Amino acid sequence: TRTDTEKTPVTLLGLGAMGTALARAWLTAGHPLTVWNRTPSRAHALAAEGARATESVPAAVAANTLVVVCLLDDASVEDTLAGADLTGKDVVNLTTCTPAQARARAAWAAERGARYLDGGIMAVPPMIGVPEAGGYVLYSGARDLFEQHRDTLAVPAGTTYVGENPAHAALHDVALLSAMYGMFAGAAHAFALIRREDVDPTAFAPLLADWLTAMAPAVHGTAEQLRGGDYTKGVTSTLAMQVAGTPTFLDTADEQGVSPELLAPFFALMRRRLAEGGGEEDLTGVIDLLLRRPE
Ligand code: FVH
Repeated sequence: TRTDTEKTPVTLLGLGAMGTALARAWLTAGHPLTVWNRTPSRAHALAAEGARATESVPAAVAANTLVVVCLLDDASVEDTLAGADLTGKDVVNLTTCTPAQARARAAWAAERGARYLDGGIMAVPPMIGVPEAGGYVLYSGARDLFEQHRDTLAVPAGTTYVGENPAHAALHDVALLSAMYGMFAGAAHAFALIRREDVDPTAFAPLLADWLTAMAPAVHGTAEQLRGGDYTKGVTSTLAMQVAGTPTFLDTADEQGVSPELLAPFFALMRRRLAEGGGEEDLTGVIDLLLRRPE
């Protein structure tokens, strides 16, 4: 039997860039760690750092109750765990997947006698084990299971629990990353605009970063409007005004020889909402246009 001061032993399946970073964090914190990887050399490298390398998934799973999985995708999770006995195991799946895949994987684990938490990693490998880097992992699934393992899960990165629904970690993960890609798309367009002129990108970048940072809190207003249902509440820049300004953006792109293909779809949605009568709103009404009607 373990004493309270002993660290929870962890089994980790998957030693890619992220899995290796997770492994090092648990080893550094003194957790007994059993590892498996499809390509064994990666496990052998970690054995030199104190991990117990296993040659088979069933052996790795059998070693500990807490089994963390960090593989490429949901299909590789299926491949990897197919032959393992999960009875009585606590499976924490940190593999990026869709919400539907997470929901199905939770049911799949339950059918095999395992408890299941899904996780979405909001960090890149160099942020793992570095608390000041601000990385964290979103978790969803049974709260008591999360609470039971919270201290161990908090070793590699911060933990943010988003509810009992096992799909919600993946949902939050993909939603946040989708917003990130929208930001990157806007930044790509902005850099393209300055590219043909004598503007130093390294002088432009701080302006861009500060502007995006200043605009980011606008999402709180959007959230309040969505919750309250009044999309005109607190509006400072009406949709009508913003649509009137869109030719300036498209003409500038044209003048600079830049394709409008990143901006144009969003402007088209703004015009549609204006045509529907949303001129006194700001951009929140566009969200409703994105929601497909149930079939
Ligand atoms: N790295 C990152 O920046 C992101 C940050 C946010 C979260 N993601 C997700 O984390 C999962 C793992 O990502 P990773 O960075 O470790 O990925 P790779 O370095 O490519 O390693 C992939 C591991 O998966 C193993 N693997 C692939 N296919 C299979 C399979 N069919 N059966 C068993 N294992 C498989 C692979 O094994 P090997 O190639 O070494 O033999 C690696 O261990 C991922 O969901 C990201 O979206 C990372």
